[in-house]
Amino acid sequence: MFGFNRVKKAAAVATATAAAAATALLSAPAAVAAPQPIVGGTTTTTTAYPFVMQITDASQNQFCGGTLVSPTKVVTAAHCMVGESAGSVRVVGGRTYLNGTNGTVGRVSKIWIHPNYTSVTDGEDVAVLTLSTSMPYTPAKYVSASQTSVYAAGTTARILGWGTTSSNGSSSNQLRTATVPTVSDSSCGSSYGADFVRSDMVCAGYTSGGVDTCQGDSGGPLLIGGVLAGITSWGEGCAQAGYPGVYTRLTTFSNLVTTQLNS
Ligand code: 4AZ
Repeated sequence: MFGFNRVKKAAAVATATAAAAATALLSAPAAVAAPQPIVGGTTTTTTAYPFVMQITDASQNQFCGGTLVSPTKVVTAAHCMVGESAGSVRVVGGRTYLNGTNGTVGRVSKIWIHPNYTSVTDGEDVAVLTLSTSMPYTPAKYVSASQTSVYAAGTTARILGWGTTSSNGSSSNQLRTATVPTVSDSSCGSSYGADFVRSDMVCAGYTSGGVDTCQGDSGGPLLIGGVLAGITSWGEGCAQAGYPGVYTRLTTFSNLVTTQLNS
């Protein structure tokens, strides 16, 4: 089953994580490593990555990630915004923990979803949110349309998010990050067939799996050379061998994002 679901149950994070940890201690075979949030990787903070935003509902329950690209503009995935309205979402900056109350909660005055977006496997999985007030955090730079060489196979990319530690697992209370190699288009096409749309998507992950984005990481950044080059979009499960994560190929949409930045 292809994954591309937002996570709507962040409130239960601490309890679920504790229960999962207890279960793992009691029953996990010694040779099996405990799943790590994002899936692989390490904890980090919004101090280290100030442009990483939680996208939440009105009760501040996180369901997607986003990237601040100007004081009032946030790039996220179109699939995160389906069924949402400006009044139903918040953007939370400067909050490393899902159960934190610190940072800045931004209201949204406009949601732009790519006009051709229909489903993650058809591409165009990009949206831009306009905030009612400025975020006091340093925005990320994003790729220009001409920087297509950033996706050269094997290039190290950084993923970030509060998503689940394994397929259908629990979210991470603390922001996580990991690095994964960019995968060639031919290889990703072999994995996903016609669902991989070269013009609109780029894949990243190890051949053997083990490190990946997962449910709840959607909408968050794929950074290459420190620049926003992709948006977490979809994949077959999480961290599975032969099925890398699929990210929106932002060079294709860079000019459209710029237009939204100036609107
Ligand atoms: C999701 O459901 C999701 N392994 C995000 C990324 C991936 C799979 C699912 C990639 O948000």
